[in-house]
Amino acid sequence: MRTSLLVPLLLAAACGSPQTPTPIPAPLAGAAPHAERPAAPVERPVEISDAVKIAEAKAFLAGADAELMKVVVAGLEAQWANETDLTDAHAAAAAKANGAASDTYARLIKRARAYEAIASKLDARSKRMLEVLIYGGGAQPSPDDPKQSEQLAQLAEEMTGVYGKGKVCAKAGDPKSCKDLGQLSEVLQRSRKPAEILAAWLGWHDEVGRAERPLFQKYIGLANAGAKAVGFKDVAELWQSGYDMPPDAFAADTDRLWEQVRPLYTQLHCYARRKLNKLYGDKVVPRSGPIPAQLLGNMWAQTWDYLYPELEPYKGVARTDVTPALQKLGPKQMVQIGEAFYTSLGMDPLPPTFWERSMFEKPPGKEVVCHASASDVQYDNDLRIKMCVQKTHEDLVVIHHELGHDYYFHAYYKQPFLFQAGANDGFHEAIGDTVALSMTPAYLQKKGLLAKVDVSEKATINHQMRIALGKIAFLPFALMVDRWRWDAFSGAASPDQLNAHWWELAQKYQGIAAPVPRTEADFDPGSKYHVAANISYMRYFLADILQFQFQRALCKKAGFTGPLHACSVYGNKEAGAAYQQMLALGASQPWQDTLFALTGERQMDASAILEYFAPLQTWLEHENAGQTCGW
Ligand code: X8Z
Ligand code: ZN
Repeated sequence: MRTSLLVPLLLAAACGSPQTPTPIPAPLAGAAPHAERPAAPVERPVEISDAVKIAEAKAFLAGADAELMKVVVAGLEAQWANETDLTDAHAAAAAKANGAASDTYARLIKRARAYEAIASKLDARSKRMLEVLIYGGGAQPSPDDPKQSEQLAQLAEEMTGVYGKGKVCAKAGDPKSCKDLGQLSEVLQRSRKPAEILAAWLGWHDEVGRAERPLFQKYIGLANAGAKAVGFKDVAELWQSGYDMPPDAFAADTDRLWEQVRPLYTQLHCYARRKLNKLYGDKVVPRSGPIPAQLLGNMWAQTWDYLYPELEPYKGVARTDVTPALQKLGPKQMVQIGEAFYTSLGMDPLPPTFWERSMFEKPPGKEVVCHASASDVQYDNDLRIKMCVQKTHEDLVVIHHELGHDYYFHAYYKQPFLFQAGANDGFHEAIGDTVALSMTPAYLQKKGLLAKVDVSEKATINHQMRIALGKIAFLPFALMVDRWRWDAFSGAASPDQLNAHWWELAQKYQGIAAPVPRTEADFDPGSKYHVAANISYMRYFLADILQFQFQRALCKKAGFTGPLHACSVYGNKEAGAAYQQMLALGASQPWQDTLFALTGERQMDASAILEYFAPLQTWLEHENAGQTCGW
């Protein structure tokens, strides 16, 4: 999952889509979003000079496609070596290779700009390649000044390294007293002692977040210089341009989606706050206002799954968490369960190289980036995942998520390099999550992971609660991370207010508050991997919405007529074929067209996620009746 042109490009490549999708910005004539696309212009004879330019543009695009693939693959190879063995030499090599890729992107985007004026005269495929190259949005282009470009590449690598190696030590100089992110996260997941939880939260945020601040602040200026060099106002505009619509329309679309789901989130927040208040008392969790961020069972309060035991609606109903059954399996067997789902849809088995080259566990004696990722390192069916798998239900879901990236890579690896990306980056993140939605209790029982399935209404509500603590709790977090970054890059948040702004947005969207007063010596966004690794985050917000649209469409193809939450497309070849068709398109056409082909819809739309959680929403509204919800 990670990276950027510099680093960002590659980062994106490894986690999901290399560079993103398709933008459609002002300069590309006739490239308005599908719905608004004007009628085809009246044919007129092509002038000689146009014909020469068109031929030149096509030759340029073919050359650019091949050149980019080469430098991006070199970057991914160096990055893979580094992230699976963090050493100074590997970091320097990755910075160099990613820097070269960023330089190449910058040079080629500048050249591509020269063909924008004739874009409408190009054949559809060439025009699309031009759009993807310029507005792909996933790449971090280098600034014009070579010194700055080198600095940018090094900074990006340093930020990932600081994050990957981050540890919190009780006694300085005593490695045995140190805890890494996984161990600190476990405290937040399992402990219900406020002091212990606070210490783990503060440890990570103070140690790693603060260390990232000076790096990130420098990064803002340099990354913006790169974005400007290729014709964007700043990185915010560059990122917002990757969605086949004007950047401000995209930003407005994310607001629209949030407004659709906000009432359901507010109900969940209301219920969680009341339960936590009962558990911890008024002094720790007040009955009104925001919830303290450290108490939600996750370092960033992004998903609340680990609070399930406290938030379980009905006691005495069979659990649907398969963690106990996973204890007798190894990580590889968990990955095989994931692969078996995809092959049940008619997809290919993973190639032998997947099993040879992937990393499923932290290798002893090495520092690695444990944050899960997937990549096609050589853009040639060289599928891999990198994870430090824990034997938990949550990690079984993450495995399906990562394999979704790999099956996307696999479906489109014969496309030109520029089209080897998700329809938009939200699609890439949604593929595996959609598959995981089919891990219904009935499916899990079929796989021997659950002993019995309870089909009562109570069991349905319990199961929905567990899924909602992942999917619904996540929505405002996924939205606020890039709201914050857009503001940080555009200057809407002043450099001396970056941390304050983070908490303003956390309160506004998530209804959570910092556990203790924070200052500008802190840098809490830097405690999150994707900020340190410069991977855009709006993709996950989009994916959280899109996966339910995909699932609704697949279930329809499978002929399923029950409630959406009960549908599993396991074993269904019709659904699998439709899914594969979508994957094979990659970024070769605007995502609106690709979405339409699968779902008959042209907009990202939260009606499917709301349909899925309708039983829980009704239940929550009843539970919360008479309460003052909100914060
Ligand atoms: O980073 C990831 C994946 C790899 S693309 C494990 N995710 C986000 C996160 O962990 O913050 C998946 C959901 C959100
Ligand atoms: Zn992902």
